[in-house]
Amino acid sequence: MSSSRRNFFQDAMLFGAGLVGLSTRLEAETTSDSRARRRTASPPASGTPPIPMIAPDVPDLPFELDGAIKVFRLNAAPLKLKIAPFKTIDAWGYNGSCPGPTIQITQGDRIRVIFENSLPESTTIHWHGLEIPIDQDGVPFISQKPVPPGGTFTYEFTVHQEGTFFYHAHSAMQEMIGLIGMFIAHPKTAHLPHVDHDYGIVLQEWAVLPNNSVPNTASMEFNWLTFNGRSAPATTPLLVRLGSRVRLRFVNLGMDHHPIHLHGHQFVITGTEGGRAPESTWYPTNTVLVGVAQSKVVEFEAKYPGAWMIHCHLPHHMMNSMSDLLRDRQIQTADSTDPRALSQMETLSRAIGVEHIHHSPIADNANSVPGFPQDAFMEMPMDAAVDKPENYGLPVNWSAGMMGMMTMLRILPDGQYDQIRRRIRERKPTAPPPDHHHG
Ligand SMILES: [Cu+2]
Repeated sequence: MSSSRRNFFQDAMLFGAGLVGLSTRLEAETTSDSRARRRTASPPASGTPPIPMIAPDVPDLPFELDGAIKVFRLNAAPLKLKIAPFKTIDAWGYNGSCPGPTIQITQGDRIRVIFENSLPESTTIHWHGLEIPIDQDGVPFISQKPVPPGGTFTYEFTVHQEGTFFYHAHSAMQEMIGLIGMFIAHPKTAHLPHVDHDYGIVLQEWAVLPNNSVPNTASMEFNWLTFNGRSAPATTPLLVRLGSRVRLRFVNLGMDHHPIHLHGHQFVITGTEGGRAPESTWYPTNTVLVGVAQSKVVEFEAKYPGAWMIHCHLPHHMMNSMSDLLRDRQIQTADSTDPRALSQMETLSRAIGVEHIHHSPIADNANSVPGFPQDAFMEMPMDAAVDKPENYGLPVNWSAGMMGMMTMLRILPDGQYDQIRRRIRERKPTAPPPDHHHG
């Protein structure tokens, strides 16, 4: 890779890697990591507390204790969400995150959520799947008055269930602009068999026309599909140790169903939005349909080393839509008269043999011509524009042009696993780029 190409990308992008909550996440990963390490020596005894779930690119919501009550604070507000290199949308979220930060508690906890509304309109929070008193249900006009702009509301209830739940605004269009987050109620002692890694992914759909940033929340024609608020290759790979047991939790609060497929392994469905499923119901499969308003939990042994794709199998959803995205998928046209951009495109074209890239150059006034572009760079992959330690060692063009609901499950032998964890702790990006990597 030429250094000019690298510089171009470094100039052109830079991901909000979800630095908020990073320390929480790292701490959680370290815990999970030590469990995974211990497992190879001797498996944890039954009665062990569960490991925390990790949702890549989404922070955990911290809490304070008021006596025995866990007190959380949520603030709904508009935000900018960078869902892919060169594509930032105007979403709404909680505490600066979309999806909202994950609430993780233990079955039996009493919690208080102090909610503040910084939206320009009223809203409420519904606790999806939780068996709580009607006055905590968060349905405007039925269980409470809508919380006006600038208003606050305090929710407080005891959670007697365990499982993968979620919270969301109780208005369809507010949900579709991002007001949703995961709510994980862990059992007091871990389910058996023990898992070494526990990952969560929120599935979302967005209808954002080219050159626009505001999702059309009334649309059913989605052109951007995200895992935890990112489209591939901006999604963060899930790292697991070879030989470990893995739990993945998928939450869908959108308008389409998503058949999520894992490559190279069979899994069993161990839970739904209603909690843990009895082991007698487990059967081997490798695609799980995560319907609207559902969560699905799957578990498997990470038997085979490699970078295995996890993706929605609807072609439109794994790719993001194709023709709609002409302008969004290419290198910014504003930069196309930049000699660096042009040489970069040519380099890529040679490196990975992508046919459409050579349709550059474009006219100086291209951006002022209505309808431009119609034939440019459609297959431009963006993998090299994403630089994070979790991607270290992945081959060039690892996303294979999939730019929607796709991420990687990286099953790594101990040495490689520890090396990448070290890079994450030191926050080293992928550089040197994979194609120049001799390690
Ligand atoms: Cu899908």
